[in-house]
Amino acid sequence: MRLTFHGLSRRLAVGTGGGAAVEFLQEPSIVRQVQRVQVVDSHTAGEPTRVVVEGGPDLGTGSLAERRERLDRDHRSFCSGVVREPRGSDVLVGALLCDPYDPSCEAGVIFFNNVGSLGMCGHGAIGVMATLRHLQRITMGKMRLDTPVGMVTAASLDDDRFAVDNVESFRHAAGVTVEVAGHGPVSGDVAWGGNWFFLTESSPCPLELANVEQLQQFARAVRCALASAGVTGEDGAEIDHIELFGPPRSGGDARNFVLCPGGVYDRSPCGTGTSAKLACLVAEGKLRVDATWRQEGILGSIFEARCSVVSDAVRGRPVIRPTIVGDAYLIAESTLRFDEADPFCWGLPAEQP
Ligand code: PYC
Repeated sequence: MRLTFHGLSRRLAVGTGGGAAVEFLQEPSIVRQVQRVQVVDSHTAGEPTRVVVEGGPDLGTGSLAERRERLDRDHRSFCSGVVREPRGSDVLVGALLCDPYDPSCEAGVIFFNNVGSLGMCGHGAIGVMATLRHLQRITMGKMRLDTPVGMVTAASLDDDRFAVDNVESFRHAAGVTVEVAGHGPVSGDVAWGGNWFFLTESSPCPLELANVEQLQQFARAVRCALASAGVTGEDGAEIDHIELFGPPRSGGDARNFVLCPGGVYDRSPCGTGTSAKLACLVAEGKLRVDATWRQEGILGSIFEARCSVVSDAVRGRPVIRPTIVGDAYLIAESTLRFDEADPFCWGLPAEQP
């Protein structure tokens, strides 16, 4: 069964060229253009997702990758209005539901954060599943979601638990060293897990909540060093997620700290970052296929992950299909109002680039 979002989107389109409801203020002669967007908020292992279920922009037809480009090009204000202050915060990840392009999928989704769209989002896909189940739009336990970087399969396991079979993931480069201002040489791997990651065991301090400012500064410096040194993902893709690893503290196999594009850190263990980690572990022969890896995030919350090997021989590197399992809880169902008279209608500037 395919879910339809396009018709809903058109009726309450928001952003450039969207339709708007008219409201009367006190007297019938004062008229305001106010656009409304229905959202459902959840958090997955502590990291929030805001799913736009009605009132998003019409991105037209074509692949999800093409529609992602249109979202970034033409609807930036919509995205920042949904996720940034004053309605949200820089930490929020938005999820725009749309019609799938891949006919085998039941729904499409494009994730975005405080500075633009994301290829995939593991915690977000879990949040989407929790939302769709709450809205009774999932009639079966499993569904296929079309994303800008490929198809993912998601399943509702029990009450609050969901599994996501992520896009194919791989290690792109091993043992890359860059000179990081104020910290010296830092080595790590470059890997794809639906977004591009630099994974390192270097850190200026233990991976603890009390140290997040220091961790953020260090991870930002690493990201700058990679860009200055011209270290990229495949085809020159920017490495926009930095993932630090340290010893576990809450019963996992390792703890991570993930800096996302936009300068904020992932409160969850990061689904795409965990996928990238699995790809590196498999490439090093350190993880058996189907063994469970328990990835701890900075809050101590855990994603359980495992993978199958899709191919041993693509450009000499293993390609895996990771599965990420985590818990999500619904926290709000709201109607966002976009009032043309509000000077901050489309959100405050992001804290960090
Ligand atoms: O869970 O993949 C993830 C993710 C990416 C950015 C924030 N969360």
